Formats: sequence, structure tokens, C-alpha cells
Amino acid sequence: MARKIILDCDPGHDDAIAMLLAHGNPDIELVAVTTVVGNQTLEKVTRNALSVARIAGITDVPFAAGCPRPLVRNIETAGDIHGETGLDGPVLPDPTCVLDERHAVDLIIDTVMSHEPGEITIVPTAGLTNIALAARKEPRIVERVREVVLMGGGYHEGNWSAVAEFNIVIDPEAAHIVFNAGWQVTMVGLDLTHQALATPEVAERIAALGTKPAKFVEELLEFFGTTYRDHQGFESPPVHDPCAVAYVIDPDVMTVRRAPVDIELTGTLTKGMTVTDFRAPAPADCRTQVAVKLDHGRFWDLVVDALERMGDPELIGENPQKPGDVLA
Ligand SMILES: [Ca+2]
Repeated sequence: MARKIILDCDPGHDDAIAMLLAHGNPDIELVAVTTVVGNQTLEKVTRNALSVARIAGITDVPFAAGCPRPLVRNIETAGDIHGETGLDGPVLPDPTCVLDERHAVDLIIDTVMSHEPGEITIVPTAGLTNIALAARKEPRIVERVREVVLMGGGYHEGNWSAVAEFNIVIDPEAAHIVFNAGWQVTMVGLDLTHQALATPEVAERIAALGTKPAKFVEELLEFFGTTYRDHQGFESPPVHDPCAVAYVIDPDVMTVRRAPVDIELTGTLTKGMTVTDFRAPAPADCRTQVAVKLDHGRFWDLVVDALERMGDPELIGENPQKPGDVLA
């Protein structure tokens, strides 16, 4: 039976690819998509999520907007990596599906509580504000969720500071809640995702598919590749977020190691660090594990396969205006 996931995201180039992977892979079922401030403002990332839904032909999944700012800190976005829109590069179609009326936090709670215990996996690929609030508002979700598989953090690597990763450092208090809640957390951090490079060979495989969603991914990777080269010195861009989705689909796509993880909230140089204790053995009650080594070929096979299965969905509600028409 397909594993059911809630994707909590801030699209974001790699979030968009994570959504396409989740939609196209038959072994998991996307049951809700929620958005949160992060790579760009809530308004922008929410619009992007709906545009990606249109490109992928996702029609029967509720989308809800969540928190417009972190719990305690001021808003920090990642325009230098994801551009002014949060999804610069491709031309995005206008969204056609309507947002769920609920706040993302309520959609998360309703989804988890209306399914059997152990049925829902939460996959956050953004700051953890929505997830933390959901756990505080309805603590029963913590025991009911199968596990949380998140993209964020890193035990040895940082990107927003020497030791901190963006998703964690923009809302460290939320991360602290999520990592200490008591559910099983798999941290798919930078140590792992910096292995998920979209090399020229990967880009060629995707381009060869020739479909609209593949073309979209090609354009995403082109923009992402440029900003990662210019701002972080990568030859090929690391495509973080789909790694978390890939782990849910196929745990053998990476190796993981059980270890306690906690979040630094007060360090002058280390705010938002995911402090990982590798002193063996991990205590018996340890509920956290960290991703270590990616099977690069197997990971990209999953992404390419998902795009291939998706084919070329018709753009739903194709814009009736002809080119050149002035929108009212
Ligand atoms: Ca993200």
C-alpha cells in the first residue's frame, strides 16, 4: 500500500522537484501539501506551490497556506538562491486550483487525526513553523504520525552559517519543538543532500524525457545551478528536498545512523546548529536518526522515473486568454 505523506514546503526549486517526485512515484501518496514562509514570503511560495500543482496535473490534493513568519525570529528569505519569486527561471502558469480554506496547521492536524495511527508520514522541506505549531495545538498527532522525515540541518555541514542550515536556522525554536517532540525524526541534512548533485548527466536524462514537467525541471535546475555556482561555489546544484521524499519511497536510497540531535538556540556562532551526538551507542530511547550516504544513481533514477510516469499532463483549466490579450 502506498505510504501517505503530507508535504510541508516553501517552493523553492528543490521543493518543486520534491512535489513532482511525490506525485509521480506510485509507492507514496500525497495527501496534503502545506506551505510556510521560507525561501520567499508565504504569499509567493504558496502561489508557486499551486503553479507546480498545475504543471504536474495534481488536482485532488488539498493545498493550504500556513505561517507567514517564524515563531520568534524575524523573516529571513533566500532570494539569492531562489530568486525574487522563490521559483525564478521557468515561466509559471497561473494557478487554477483553489486553496483549502483551513490554515495549514489545521489541515495537518485534521489529516493526521482522520487517518489510522501510523498511517501518515510528515515530510517537511522548509522551516518547521507549521509542524511545531501543529504539535503544540494537537499533541496527539505526535503519537499518531508514523514518522517525520525532514530536509534540514546537517551534522557536519552548514549553508546559512558555518554550522547551520537554512530551514533550521530561520526558525530554530520550531525546530527545537519538532526534534524534541518524541516522534521518530529522520534528519535528511546537508551532509546527505550535498551528495544529491544534479550533474550535467542528470540534466541530460531529464531533458531527454521531452515532457512539459521535465522541461520545467530542466529550467529549474538551470537557474538553481547558476545561483549555487555564484553564491555557494558548487559546480552542480545540490537538490536537497526530494531526498527526504526519496527516503520515504525507498529507505535503501541512503544510509542513516541513529544519534541524538538537538537544536542550538543560544549560541553566538552556532544558532540553529543541529547538534548531533555520535558518541556510541545511541541511547535506547533515541528517536532521531541522520542521513549519511546517498546512492546517487538510485536517487536520480527515482526522480527520472517519476517524471516519466507523469508524462505530459494537460494543463488544467488552460488559460482562455490568447497571447496578447489584456487581462482584466
Ligand atoms: Ca525547501
